[in-house]
Amino acid sequence: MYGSVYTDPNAPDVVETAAGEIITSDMPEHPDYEAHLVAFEARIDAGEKIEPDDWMPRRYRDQLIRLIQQHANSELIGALPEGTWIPYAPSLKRKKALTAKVQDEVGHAQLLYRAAETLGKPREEMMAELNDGSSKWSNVFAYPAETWADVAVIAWLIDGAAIVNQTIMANGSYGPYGRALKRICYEESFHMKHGEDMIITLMEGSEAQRQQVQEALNRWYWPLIMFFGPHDKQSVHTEQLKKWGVKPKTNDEQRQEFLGKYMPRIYELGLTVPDPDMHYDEASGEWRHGEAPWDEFYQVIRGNGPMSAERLATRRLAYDEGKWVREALER
Ligand code: BYC
Repeated sequence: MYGSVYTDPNAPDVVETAAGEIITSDMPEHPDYEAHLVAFEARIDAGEKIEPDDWMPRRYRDQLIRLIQQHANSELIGALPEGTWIPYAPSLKRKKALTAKVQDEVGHAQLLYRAAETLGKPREEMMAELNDGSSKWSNVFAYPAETWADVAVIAWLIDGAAIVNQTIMANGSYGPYGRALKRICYEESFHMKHGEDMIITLMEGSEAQRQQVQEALNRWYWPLIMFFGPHDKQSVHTEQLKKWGVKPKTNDEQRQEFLGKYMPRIYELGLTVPDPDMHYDEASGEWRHGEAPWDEFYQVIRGNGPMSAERLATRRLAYDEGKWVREALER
């Protein structure tokens, strides 16, 4: 039995022997583990994609489940701040575009939960962990969307930040995640353009509308800076994820790419950011930002953000109200 688990690269990770003993193909003490790991890492270094049936170390599988599950949760919870504005959209055109965007975000969650399922974690378990608050979702969705301008800033800059992150992660080593992200990026690009169009319209409007955009940007700026995760020195997972090709660029590299793309656009539109230290560093060709409120970030990701409880309550309500549909499908 041991032989089949450790010598067959397609063997499942966890196998129960006839004697009821649980063994995994990721037991570092097993003599074949090292050989499997070397072959696995050589495939990654050669730029090959890892597919669901391929042998992979247990930690690779666990990291991907953590990452993809959090990403899927973020798409589902992320639909809520904008979704609550659908009834108040200022025109039919905006209402149709926002409704389509919210539907897209929920669709992204479906694609991502599916990608996580290929690693062996059942969707019901992921839903239960989202509903009981034990799994994470992106910090940005724990803040309120106070005005219509917040909806515009979310679509322009949060989707813009997500495109930067996802275009990078789409080149990662796990095939199903990369393919899901490529498809998601097409839709996010459309959302970002829709957001930019809303921002330009508001900025060409009245003084009150311009002020509304500036106030919304002031609210979202620091959460956006923290969207890319802690600085590389504080990041827990980056080193391992980079080594295994899951995360081709670090948190700080991703943040820099975002600032390089969006800071010029923010200033061109006549907007500012609430960060006295923000400046362009000629020598490095990079935008330098001030220190973000990281204490707030850690509070938020532990579930203590201003809207964390309300978002979860809405999510649970939607889950409970959809119970009859799930039951009908099972019949
Ligand atoms: N928020 O070691 P680190 C969208 C956690 S939705 C919350 O650097 P990693 C949209 C991190 O999980 C798209 N938690 O982690 C939807 C870890 O905690 P655990 C959202 C965060 O994984 C609707 C700890 O901090 N995008 O665009 O190497 C409408 C240490 O961090 C955050 C994604 O989900 C955060 N921002 O790198 C509109 C991107 N950052 O797990 C728009 C996918 C860090 O040890 N995720 N943490 O308990 C990633 O790319 C990576 O997970 C991160 C973090 C870059 C975010």
